[in-house]
This record gives sequence, structure tokens and C-alpha cells, in this order.
Amino acid sequence: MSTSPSAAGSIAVLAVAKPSPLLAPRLNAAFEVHALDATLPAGVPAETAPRIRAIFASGESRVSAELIANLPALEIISVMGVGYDGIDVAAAKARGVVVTHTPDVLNDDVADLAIGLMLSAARQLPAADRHVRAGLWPQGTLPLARKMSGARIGIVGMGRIGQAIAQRALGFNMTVAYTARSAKPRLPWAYLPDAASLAAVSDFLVVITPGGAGTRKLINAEVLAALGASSPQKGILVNVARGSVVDEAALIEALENGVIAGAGLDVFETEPNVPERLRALPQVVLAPHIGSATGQTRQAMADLAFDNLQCQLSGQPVKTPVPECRPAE
Ligand code: 8YV
Repeated sequence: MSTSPSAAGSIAVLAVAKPSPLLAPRLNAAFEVHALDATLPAGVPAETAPRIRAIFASGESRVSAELIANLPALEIISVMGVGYDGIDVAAAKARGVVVTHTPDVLNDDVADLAIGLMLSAARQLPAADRHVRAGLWPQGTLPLARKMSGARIGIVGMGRIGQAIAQRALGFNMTVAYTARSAKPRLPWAYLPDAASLAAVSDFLVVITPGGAGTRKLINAEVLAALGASSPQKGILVNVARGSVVDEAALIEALENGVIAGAGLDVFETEPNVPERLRALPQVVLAPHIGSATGQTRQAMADLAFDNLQCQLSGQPVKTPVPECRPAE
């Protein structure tokens, strides 16, 4: 990232994540952008810290109470992502700093990827691809896979993306059930009170709940055992939420011991590091956190993240504050 030289009157922004190439030119043209120096308490030299009015972050960024406290002129933390579990929103709010994110524009892509991972795991598409590439087809084809159409999907988290996944699952004639903090009476699908009881009636358990303290290791050994026992074929886990929501050690054990049939994972506990034991399992389909990673969607996310910065820093109301920062209705 290029750091623009300090200019009188220019607005200083701290980028705690590397801005996407879809955003960087606009950001650098409008603001004086400083890359985070994690060795400094305020992320920037002491003479710059009092001038930082905005933080740019990604969905995976961490912004601590300490960092916020060290930036006295901070007004906004603009996250380019729907998830903001790494941001200390309570500390930001207490200081009057607004936190914004980029909801909705990525619903389709994340839902598409969830379906893609379900199909990939059920029909073993990566293994099929490897089989053909390795020239093994003349020696025989693959073992029979399992059918996805008509199966039962359990969705953990029934927000906007969860509903987009449910809509797609209906196109596969799947039976939809879900769990969430509370039932959503306007939705026609069965509500189960917790992840374990949902897993017990699911062939595919798809995780799309926000990360953070409230959902840490929600998918634990007990939930995985229930998913495994849901049918003689055993269930498949798909995670397109946050790695923190799944107890990764318990998941590896469940896969290694054949407790569940397989998994499709876009997110991991310590990205970008994926445990060797997980990488060694052929029944697992792995992706490097690409839920929103299409050109169209990332452009929309970049534009929204920029607009939120621009609005706040020019005295306009921001477009998409996180729920905790929305004005009372
Ligand atoms: C991206 C994400 O990884 O939206 C989120 O919460 O996890 C992702 O879409 C990232 O934030 C892109 O900047």
C-alpha cells in the first residue's frame, strides 16, 4: 500500500488491512492513507495518531479497545465485509465512533459458495477432478457418491445469507430447518432451539452465523456426533461463517474417526493456516475464505466501504452502520 505524504487539511485514514485493489486507488486519491504498523500502539507514529479520523478494515481485521483509545480523533471504523467480530464495537460506541460494514451485497456469493461446497462434498467433485487429471479413469471410475437433491439441510444462523442459502436449497427440493437466537415466525421452515437438535435432523449442516464470543465453538463434538447419527449415511458439515464457530480439533477428530461423512470449509480457526491433519483428509473440500470473492461482489463491497468513509468524513449519515451503531428508531 502506498502511503500518501501528509498534507495540510488532508484526512488521515489508518488501514488495518491491505485495501483491495478495487478500493485502493479511490482511497488513496481521497485520503491520506497510512498502513498499520503493528509494532506501534496507535498503529502509526505518535505524531500521526492524533490526526487519524478513520480506520479501514476487512472482515477478518482486529481493532482493539487499546487501538481505539490511542486514536483521539477517530470517528469511523469502516469494515469491508459483513462480519465484524474482530472489532471491539462496545469500545467504539463508548467513544462515539461509528462502525460500518457491507451487508447484503455479498449474500448471493456466500450462498452460492455454500451450495457449491455442499455439492462438492456430496458428489466429491475435487476427487473426481483429481481422478481424471491423474489419468486414472481408464483404470476405473470413482466409488458412488451421495445425492444432494431432496436431502435435509440444517442452517445454523438464519440472517440474510442463511435465507439466501435456504432459497437455493429449495431449488434442490431440500427440506429446510434452522436454528438461530430466536425463531423467525414469518419464515416457513422448522426452527430447532439449538445446533445439536438441528444436526440430529440434517444431512447437511451449514454454518452461517456471525463469529465472536457468542458463537465460539458452537459446533462442538456433541453437535458433530448428532450430525453423524442423523442418518446411516452420516451428515456433512459446511462452514461459510467464521472458523471460530467450529471447534476445529473436534471436527478433525470427527472426520478422522468417521463420525461424520465429510465437510466443506471456507473458513478456519487460524487463517491462512489450515492444519495438516485437515488437509490430509480426502472427504474434506477446502477453500481459502472466498465466500465473497467475485469481482462483482468485491467491487460492490469496496464501493460501500468507501461510501461509508466518505459520508462520515463529510458530515453525512453513514449508509450501513452495524446494528449496534444504528440510531434508535
Ligand atoms: C472477506 C468476510 O473475507 O464479509 C465478510 O465478513 O469474511 C469476507 O467477505 C473480507 O472481509 C473481504 O474484505
